Amino acid sequence: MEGILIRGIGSFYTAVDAEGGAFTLRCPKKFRFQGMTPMVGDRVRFTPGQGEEEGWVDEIFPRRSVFVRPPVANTEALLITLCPEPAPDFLLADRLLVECRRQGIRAILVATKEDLDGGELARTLRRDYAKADAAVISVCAGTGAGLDELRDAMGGDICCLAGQSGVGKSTLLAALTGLDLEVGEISRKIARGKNTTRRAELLMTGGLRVFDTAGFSLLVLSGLEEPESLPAYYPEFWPMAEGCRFQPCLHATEPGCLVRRAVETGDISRARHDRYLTLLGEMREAWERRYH
Ligand SMILES: Nc1nc2c(ncn2[C@@H]2O[C@H](COP(=O)(O)OP(=O)(O)OP(=O)(O)O)[C@@H](O)[C@H]2O)c(=O)[nH]1
Ligand SMILES: [Mg+2]
Ligand SMILES: [Zn+2]
Repeated sequence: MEGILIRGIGSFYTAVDAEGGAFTLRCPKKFRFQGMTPMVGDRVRFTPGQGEEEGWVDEIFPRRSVFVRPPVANTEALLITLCPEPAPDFLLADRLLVECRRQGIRAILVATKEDLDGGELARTLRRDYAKADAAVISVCAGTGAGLDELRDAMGGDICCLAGQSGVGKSTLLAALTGLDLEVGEISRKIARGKNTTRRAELLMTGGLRVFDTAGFSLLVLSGLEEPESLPAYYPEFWPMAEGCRFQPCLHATEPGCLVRRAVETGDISRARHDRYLTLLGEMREAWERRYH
């Protein structure tokens, strides 16, 4: 049989098949020797158990995307949440966007707590990210504004919420799913006492599929890359980049750079380009230190 792992506690996993049937499974030791520890979100082939017995995971299908912390596989859409208070961390949003491009994950920018600023943050996001190939949706968990639009955008994709602490992720998740997640949180805390590595759960409700990863605010991003790879993760640079005098161009200090000219004329958001330079600087430093 085939299914998707929605939960993992200790050495036990719960798989759900296409009909919605749930199966408790264990994972053979050979997987661990191969460095393949099952993750929540994994698509698996499995043998169901007989009667009260657990079944077994037989095969983990190749992952389309992986986050290390929280440990979840196969995220298809990332909800990057920002809000007016605490002040929006746009650099974190840009980091997460880069990670989405890297792994082929769809990005949705979600402006929460619309009631606090009357939609001002969403307007800023629409202006700065208009050409960055990311949808912008403004929501308020309290009034329910924007939730239908967000549900439509999520579709049936496996979604993951990310954003700084206090931005309203848990509140939004509860509003979206209608689930009493506090109860879930208590049971997870108990489970965590026995096992600290897996604490994500894939919620499937009302046609939505979304990871509940309470307590995290920062994704741990994937590995080191050369700085030259960064511009490719900025879709708004693509139309101009071919015309830059130097090839490849990092759109930093090179003369004859059409991306920087587009910043001057306002075709590319200056704030986005400034943060791009920050990330480029970080990548350069990390790259130069890579053998130390
Ligand atoms: N005014 C207003 N406050 C909100 C809204 N959504 C959430 N909040 C408040 O924001 C605070 C933080 O919300 P949480 O949902 O706990 O935030 P979180 O992103 O899950 O935070 P961490 O779990 O620490 O990462 C709480 O006090 C919420 O009541 C909203 O739409 N409007
Ligand atoms: Mg939370
Ligand atoms: Zn350039």
